[in-house]
Amino acid sequence: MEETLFMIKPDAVGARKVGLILAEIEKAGFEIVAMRQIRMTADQARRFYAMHEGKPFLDELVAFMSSGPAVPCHLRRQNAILGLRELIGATDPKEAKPGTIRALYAESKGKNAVHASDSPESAKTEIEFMFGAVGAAR
Ligand code: 3AN
Repeated sequence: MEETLFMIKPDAVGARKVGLILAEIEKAGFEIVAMRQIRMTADQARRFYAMHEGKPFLDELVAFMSSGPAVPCHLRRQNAILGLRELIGATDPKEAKPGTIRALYAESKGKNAVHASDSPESAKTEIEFMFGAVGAAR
């Protein structure tokens, strides 16, 4: 079994797509190990996206991710990391395969509805970031 961090971003929470998106996650066989609704400060969002330090879109990304509530989920499944990346689709919804979560629910490359860890290292760091300190039930 493998674990990963999934997050429904403020655009999709604001559009009331949390239930529909979680239905896709559960249909694809992921177990929800832990889940919460948060609102990140700009500082927290900048720390979450530390790997993008220096990228031209970072300020926009930080502003967006701290603009409203988000729903991080700790997920578990066989091949969870690559499997979830496939299920969410490409970063830019215009390039995302039909049926993927971003093709269905994302507006743009910036406001792209969901996040998923891209490696075992980022999964570990991101699960700890979202659930480590508080000690959610899992
Ligand atoms: P992914 O989320 O598919 O792993 P990354 O890691 O390249 O994509 O980018 C992280 C986040 O940064 C994306 N989810 C998106 O919200 C934002 N982002 C990436 N590229 C751009 C861009 N060119 N303009 C605005 N936001 C971007």
